[in-house]
Amino acid sequence: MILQKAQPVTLPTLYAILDPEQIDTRSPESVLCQLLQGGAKMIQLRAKAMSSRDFLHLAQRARELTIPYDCKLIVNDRIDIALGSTADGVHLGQEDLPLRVGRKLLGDRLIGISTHSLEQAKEAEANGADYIGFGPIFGTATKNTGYTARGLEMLARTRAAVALPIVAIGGITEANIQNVWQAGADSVAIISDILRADEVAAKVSAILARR
Ligand code: 3NM
Repeated sequence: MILQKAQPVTLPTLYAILDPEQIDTRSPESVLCQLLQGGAKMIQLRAKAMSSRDFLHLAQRARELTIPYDCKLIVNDRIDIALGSTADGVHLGQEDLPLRVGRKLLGDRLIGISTHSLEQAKEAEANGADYIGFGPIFGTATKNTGYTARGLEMLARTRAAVALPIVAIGGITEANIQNVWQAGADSVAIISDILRADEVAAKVSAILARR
């Protein structure tokens, strides 16, 4: 059975991703606090190299910290850690556990699916995803996605083909973000442009002010 929500989810315009591999000597917790202070209302934790135990502790702490800010918490890849930290949901890639299995385990919590083509976007929609990630929009050094830059035109075509909220990702910065929203993204996911900023909270507020 495909669980479709009666009301589609509404995503905040910025979807910040906290990846401990992309921060220098600062602690993930301190960066998380800066994201929250800057006004981030949706944060994904992405920790490919962390042990399960450390990832769980980070996610549990993130849950405590995000609640007073009314900020949604999403865990990348790991349904077990999303459950163990009572996160709002999980984000799954094309190689992760399939959406149907995620839905069985997570009930009506949020499930986002990474997509890189119109076909994948339609498939995620048909299978009951709550939102799709779509990318890489521009070139990015943060992740080798195996895909060339999809570009704003392909984003606009995907926008026209699916009703689900779209989170655009890949190479997005404060300088180009307005073009991405204009091309039809409901929300924009950013890793390096935010995490590399000297003042993370100020960067988040500057990005939000562009909308
Ligand atoms: N997924 P940055 S691109 C994690 O296209 C991720 O699915 C992508 O990092 C996709 O904001 C990407 O530093 C990296 O470019 C995004």
